[in-house]
Amino acid sequence: MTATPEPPPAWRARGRLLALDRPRILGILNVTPDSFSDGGLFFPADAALARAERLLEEGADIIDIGGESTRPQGAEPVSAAEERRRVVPVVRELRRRWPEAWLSVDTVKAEVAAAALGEGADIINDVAALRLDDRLGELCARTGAGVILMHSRGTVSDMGTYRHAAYGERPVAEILAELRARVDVALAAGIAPESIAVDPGIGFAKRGEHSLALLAALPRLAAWGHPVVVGVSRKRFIGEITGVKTPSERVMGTVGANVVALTRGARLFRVHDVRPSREALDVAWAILRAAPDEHEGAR
Ligand code: HH2
Repeated sequence: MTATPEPPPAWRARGRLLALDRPRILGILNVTPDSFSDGGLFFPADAALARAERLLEEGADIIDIGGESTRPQGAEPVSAAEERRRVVPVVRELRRRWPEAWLSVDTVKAEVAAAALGEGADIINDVAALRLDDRLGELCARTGAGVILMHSRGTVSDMGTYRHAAYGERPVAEILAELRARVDVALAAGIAPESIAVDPGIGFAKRGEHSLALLAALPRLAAWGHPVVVGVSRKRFIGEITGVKTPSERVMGTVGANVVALTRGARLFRVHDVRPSREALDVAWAILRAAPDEHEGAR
């Protein structure tokens, strides 16, 4: 097994530090009527709160709240006003119920991010890595928000499709160069380096082969010195390998991919089904730490 680079000890968001001395899980809380794998099950707000409680009980470290889907079939874009209507009351109520919880908001829009940060959200999870709203970088810099910069191409409606999945000879190098450019944009906007996490964007403008190659290449991404986030949960490449057609039944494949991503330097894992990945990652982590010489990145 190749040694992976040492990740940073912590991720800074709004003045607080999330220690990365163990795998961290982002539990997905979709407040959309059209999310691909749990299609509107956790909408509206009271159901969203019950779901958040379960995510925390099962061991989520961060709740990732999303009000706009990027589903693979091509998603319906929603207005900033509608996205705010879905997300903001949930952030407010979660913050009230769990003052210490880490709250992330999955949005590409500065207007939504500003409202969510105003209610106490800690992290902005931008699947467009500041490509789609040029006010978002400055907002995150000013508020000290943690930021996830995820690689994607295209718009919210088509980034989950294969429309932009054409690459040359070296897809991984191309994707990493595009993501690196977004990190530079974030730094130029004034976001602190220790607040930036990076995500290869599994399945976003990527066919299965691209997603696999990127997961294999995670040590290269980890070498940048930012925490690495992966979102493999229930995704198409898992269905292609296992033959499991129903996204909600892709739990085992999700767990397998997360464990390998951990060994290759990822420290944050965005999942729908928290308990299986929590248990698997904790066990994998304990083993990796028992053999520190072979797993530099696991210390
Ligand atoms: N994947 C989805 C949404 N947000 N954020 C990050 N950082 N990384 C990801 O891989 C990622 C993400 C997929 O979105 P969607 O199709 O809406 O489904 P769901 O939110 O149920 O995962």
